[in-house]
Parts: sequence; C-alpha cells; structure tokens
Amino acid sequence: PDGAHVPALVIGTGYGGSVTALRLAQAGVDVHMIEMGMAWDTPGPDGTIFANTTSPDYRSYWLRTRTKQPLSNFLGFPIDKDVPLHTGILDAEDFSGISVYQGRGVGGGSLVNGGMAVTPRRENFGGVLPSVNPDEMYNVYYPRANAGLGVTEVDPGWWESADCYQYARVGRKHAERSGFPFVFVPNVYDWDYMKQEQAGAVPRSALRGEVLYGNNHGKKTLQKTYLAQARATGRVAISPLHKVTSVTPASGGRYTVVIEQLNTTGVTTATKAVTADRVFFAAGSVGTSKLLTKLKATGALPGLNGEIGKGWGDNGNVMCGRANHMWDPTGSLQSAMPTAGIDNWAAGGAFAEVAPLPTGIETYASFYLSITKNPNRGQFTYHPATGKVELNWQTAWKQPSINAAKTIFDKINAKEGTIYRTDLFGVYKIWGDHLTYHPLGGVVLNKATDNYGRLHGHPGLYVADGSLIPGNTSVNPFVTITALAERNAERVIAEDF
Ligand code: FAE
Repeated sequence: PDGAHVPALVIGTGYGGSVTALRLAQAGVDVHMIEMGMAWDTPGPDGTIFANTTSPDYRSYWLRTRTKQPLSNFLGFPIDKDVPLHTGILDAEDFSGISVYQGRGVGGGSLVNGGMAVTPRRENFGGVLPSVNPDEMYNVYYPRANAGLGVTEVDPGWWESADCYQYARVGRKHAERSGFPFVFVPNVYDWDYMKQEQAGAVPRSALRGEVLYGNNHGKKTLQKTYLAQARATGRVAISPLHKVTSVTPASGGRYTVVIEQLNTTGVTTATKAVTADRVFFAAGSVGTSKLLTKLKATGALPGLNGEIGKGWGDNGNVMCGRANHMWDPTGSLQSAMPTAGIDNWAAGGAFAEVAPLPTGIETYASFYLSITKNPNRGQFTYHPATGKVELNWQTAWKQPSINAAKTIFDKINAKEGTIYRTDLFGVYKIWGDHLTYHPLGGVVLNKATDNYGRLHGHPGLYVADGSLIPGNTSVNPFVTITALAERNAERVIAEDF
C-alpha cells in the first residue's frame, strides 16, 4: 500500500528477481516483488490459463491491437491478426532497428521461452563474463542454478523414436552429413509429462505447440521452481500489474519507490510511493536499462556512472528456414520444446538451435534460431522531449550474425541440394534479422556496477538480471542469468545484510 516501508524491494519476477527474492527470504529478509505483468494463475473462458501458439487471443500480447508473430508470414501470406488491447504475456517491444521479445507476468521470460537450459562451454566463458572467476561459476553457481531450475536432459532412447522430434532428427542428419557437431541441450520441461503427451495419456502442451504465449502443462517455469520456494518461506509478497517508474534517495539511506498500478488495458489506476532499505533492479535487460538510463539522465539518481545504458547486445540472434526435399519430412507433430543444436561456435561463430515449426501440418521445412558472435553493441539514451528511452540499434548490425549463420546453412544447403525458405519473414526474405529473444546488457557487471551487481554511487541499490551480461552468452542465456544472480546474491547477503 501507499506509504508502506519494506526491507527489500525487487523490481521484476524473472530469473534474476526470483533468485534474489528466494535467497533474501531464506536469510530472513522480508521481500516485496513488483511485477508489471499479470499473475497468470487464473483460467480464461476456455478453461486454460494460456492461449495456444496457433490461435493467439487477448492473452497473447502485451498492449498491442495486432499480433506481432516472430514468423510473420507463411507461404508468402501475412499471418498476423487483430487482438483486443490487453496486458498479455508476450511483449514485442519495438525499438528503431529491432523488436525485443520479452515475457510479461509473474515468472518473466520463463513464461514464454523455449526452456532451453544451456550452460556455456567453459572455454567460452571468458567472453561471456570476463570479470567473473570461472571456477566458482562452474563448481558452485552453475550447478546451483541448474538444480534450482529443474534442468534435465531428454531420454535419448525415447527421443530417437518419438514422432514429435522427427524435425530434430532431420536436423541432426543434415548437420552430421555436413560434418557439424550436433549436441543435445538440456531443458526445464518435464520429460515424463511429454512422454505421456506423446502417448495420448494427458492433455497436450508442448505437443500442442504451446510456448510463445505460455505452457498450460509440463514446463517448469519460475512459478513452479524459484518462486514457489520463495513463497513457501512466508517472507515474499508479489504485486502483479504494478510497474515501478521511479527510485530516488530518501532520508536515512532509504529509497522512495514510485509504483503505478495498472488495469488490464494498461491504464494507470493508482500511483503509490513506498520506501525500501534496499532495491534490486531485476526488470530484465531492457526494463532495468530503461529505468536506470532515465533515472540517471533526469538527475533522480545522480550518483550513477557513465556506463549506465551501455553495452547492450542481442546475443547475435538470427533466424532462418530451409526447404527440405520430399524425402525429409519434418513431421506434422512437433514438440515446441527444442532439444538440440548445431555447434559451430569455434569455427564459424554460430550455435544454431534446431527449432520447432509447430504449424500442425507437414511443411518440409527445417527452422533454426542461431546464436552468433556479433560484436555490435547498442546504447540506451533518454529523450527529454518524449520522456522515452530509445535504443540506437540498426538492422544492418545483424550482418555479422547472418554471415556466421551462413557458415552452417550454406554448407548444409550445398550438401543436401536444398535452398533457404524465403516465405517466413516476409516475401522473398531469407533472414529473420528483425528481432531478438535474448536481450542482454545495458548495465554491465564490473562497469555500471561493482563485480557483484552493486550500483556505483548509491549504496543499497543492486542489479540482478540479464542487464549485467555484456551482450552475449554464446548459448541461450537464462541459466547464466540465474547462476550470476545466485553468485551475486550470496555475496551481497553475506556482506551487506
Ligand atoms: P525477465 O525474465 O525478462 O524478467 C523481467 C521481469 O520484470 C518481467 O516479468 C517484466 O514484466 C518485469 N518488469 C519490467 N519492467 C518493470 C517495471 N518497470 N516494473 C515492474 N516490473 C517490470 O528478466 N532463454 C533461454 O535460456 N532458453 C530459451 O529457450 C529461451 N527461449 C526464449 C524464447 C522467447 C520467445 C523469449 C522472449 C525469450 C527466450 N529466452 C530463452 C530468453 C530468456 O527468457 C531471458 O533471457 C530471461 O527471461 C531474462 O531474465 P531476466 O531475469 O533478465
């Protein structure tokens, strides 16, 4: 309520926020989490909490009146459609040269993501978080994060014969015929549940294409892992549909936090101010960067340093599809949870996830999301005339990513005698270079903060999310975000509380 005081306030309920809240609560600290998105705990009129990927509705998008599907076209036809304005689950946030997809709601990105839970290869870690000791990460914090998230591997014997992974087996065959290492990647999906989906014994979720707009069963989101544990301590409260707009110093070393309460059409219905002894920014790379860039530029937090807003990257995301021959069908039943990738990081700077294309029909298409070594970095800046924070990314900055992805797919196409699909992102457009699923950086560790996420210039303010990671993780990012949050929380609790 307005005027309240809390010992620790956490902005955002994604990976960084959930880890921080749990560890603080276990140390005896009362925590209040503020989340701009919805709770996602109540079924809609169709009896399910989340909408299906093939039939987006009012639940699917964050305050848009038309869907913005990552694959905008199929066989040349645009597939987007009108939807009612609603505080839905997937935000396609448009900046000048890029759309940044993010999860909105209690659980953050864990609500909408593919569940791929990948620890970077140790030899690449120096390029991911150069100021962090790899020994402590690989011995302590990566294992702790994987355990907390419920990460497991698919049963390879089942995978070899499951209809829903035919697309992945085709991906393996083509990778191996061109000499690329094909690697299984762990996931947070409940594989026993998926086996029962395949057998027809339970309601389908991953096998109904559920991913982008939420999974009704099977996926271990943060709601089922870290946040469930945090709630069980009795010390963590969560306020959904509340958005933090300002944090300023108050007397006694405390901070005043201004929070807007939203209704489900995004209108502010109340504005509240609370005080907090400590504030943890865990609003995601974009959310935290936007807040801190504005608070620095407007003088609300004058002690922040010149690194705020810098070092933002897209994890080198780029998508493409390939058209297979008729003898390589990828299956009309496709699990929405990916299990594998093609690792050409060392030789070509690309790690390509063999991704599902769960349309429900045979497409003869192989679809890939590549994570690439892209050196380009954007910066957030505040524009006083509009009151908005902008990002200076340019679409052309994806060219290094396209080049890296081509080291894999040009070779596969040459070997197989196949071509790229040109109908998935527009008309005659091969590369999905207009988006990222993996925003990283903007408040980089050991630059804008100390080496444990403490913001410079304002004791008691911390950053705990993907904004700490300088733009690339070489693989899918959430395990690294979780492990870094575990590391930083342990240090901060031991030294500052
Ligand atoms: P995040 O999870 O984004 O949480 C931030 C939270 O803060 C959100 O719930 C926001 O609504 C909330 N928030 C923002 N601003 C405010 C504010 N002002 N006041 C209150 N609340 C606020 O941050 N990663 C993988 O590793 N594997 C995958 O398979 C994978 N697939 C993905 C698929 C899709 C479609 C998308 C969009 C992402 C995917 N990711 C994947 C990325 C992953 O979900 C993302 O890196 C993490 O969720 C980022 O975690 P953070 O804690 O930084």
